[in-house]
Amino acid sequence: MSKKIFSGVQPTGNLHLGNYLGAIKNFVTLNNDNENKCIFCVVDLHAITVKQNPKELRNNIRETVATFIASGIDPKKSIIFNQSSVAAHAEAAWILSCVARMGWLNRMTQFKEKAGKDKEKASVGLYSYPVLMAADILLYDATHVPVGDDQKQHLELCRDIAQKFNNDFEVNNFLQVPEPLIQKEFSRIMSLKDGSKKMSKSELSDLSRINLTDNKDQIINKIKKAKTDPLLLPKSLKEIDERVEAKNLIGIYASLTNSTLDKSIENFAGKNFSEFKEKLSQVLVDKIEPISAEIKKLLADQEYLDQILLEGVEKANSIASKKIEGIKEIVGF
Ligand code: AQP
Repeated sequence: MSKKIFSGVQPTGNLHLGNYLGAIKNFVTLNNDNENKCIFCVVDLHAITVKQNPKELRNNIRETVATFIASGIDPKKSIIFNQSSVAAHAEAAWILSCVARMGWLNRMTQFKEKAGKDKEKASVGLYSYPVLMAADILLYDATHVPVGDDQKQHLELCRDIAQKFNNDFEVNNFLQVPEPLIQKEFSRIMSLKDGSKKMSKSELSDLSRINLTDNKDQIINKIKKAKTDPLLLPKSLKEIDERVEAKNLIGIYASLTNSTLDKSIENFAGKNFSEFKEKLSQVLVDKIEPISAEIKKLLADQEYLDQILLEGVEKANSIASKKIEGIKEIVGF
C-alpha cells in the first residue's frame, strides 16, 4: 500500500546514533520503497524552543540536510525542506492550538523532562511544541510518521487533535489521522555513559553519544569508555533486562547488523565486554565512518545543499498552502 510519510529532525547539532537508528535509518528504508511519498523536514521552528545561536542554527540546518543525504535519502525521491520557509506550519499551529486542550498538553512528559524543575522559565514554545508537530504532520495528510519511541506521546496528541478538529467542524476525515511507525526493538538508544538516559544531542558529555560526524578514532575511544558492568555478557533476554548498559550496547550491535536482540545475545553470551566492544566498534566504524565522510564532503558544497532546500520548499509549499486554505475555510476565515 502506498504510504504518505512525514517526519522531522531538529537542526540542533550533534546528530547522533540514536537519531540514526531510531529514525533516519527507517526514513531511508521508506524512501527506497518507490510506492511511498516521503517528506523529510528540518524542523527549525522546533529548534528555537530552546535558545539557539543564529549562526550555528544556519549551519545546523545545512548539516541536517547533509546528514539525510549522507545516510542514504535520495533527494530526488523525497521532499527535503526546512519548516520555517513554509508559512503554513506556523499558521496551522496557531489554529490547532485553539483545538488542542490544556489538559492534553499538561500530560506531555517530554516538556516535563526538558523544562526540568524550572518550568516557569521554559519558553511557551517548548510547552506548545507538540501542537506545532501536529500541524507539520497534518498539513501533508501524512498516513505514517516514522519516529523514535520518545515521540510516541506527541503522535498520540496529533491524532487527538486531528480527530477533535474533524468532529468539531463536522468535516469527516478532512485531517488525516496518522499512524506512528516506531521500530519495535531499537526505538530508544541510550546514553553510553548512563543506560537509563536517552542518547541525546544536548547531553554535555560528548562521550555519551556517537555523533554521525565522528571519525574512526573517536568511535573506538567512545566505545572503549562506554559504561558496562563487572559481569560477563548476559546469556538470556531475561538476564539482560536488569543490565541497562549491556542491553543498550548489544541492542546497538543488533540494530547495526540488522539482527535481533536475541541472536546477538546468543552470539556473545558469557564473553568479556572487551571482546564484544571490539566487534561493536568495528560495525560502528563500518556504518558511521562513510556517513561521516559524506557529511563533510556535502558540507563543503553549500550551494548544493541550499538548492535541495529551495526545491523542497517549493514542493512542500504547494501542498501545505492548499491544506491551510482548506483549514481556514473550515474554521470560517
Ligand atoms: N536516543 C534516541 N533513540 C532513538 N531515537 C531517537 N531520536 C532522538 N533521540 C533518540 C529520534 O530522532 C528523531 C529526531 O529527533 P529530534 O532531533 O527531532 O529531537 P530530539 O528527540 O529532541 O533529539 P535529542 O537528541 O533527544 O535532542 P535533545 O537533546 O534536545 O533532547 C525523532 O524521531 C526522535 O524520536
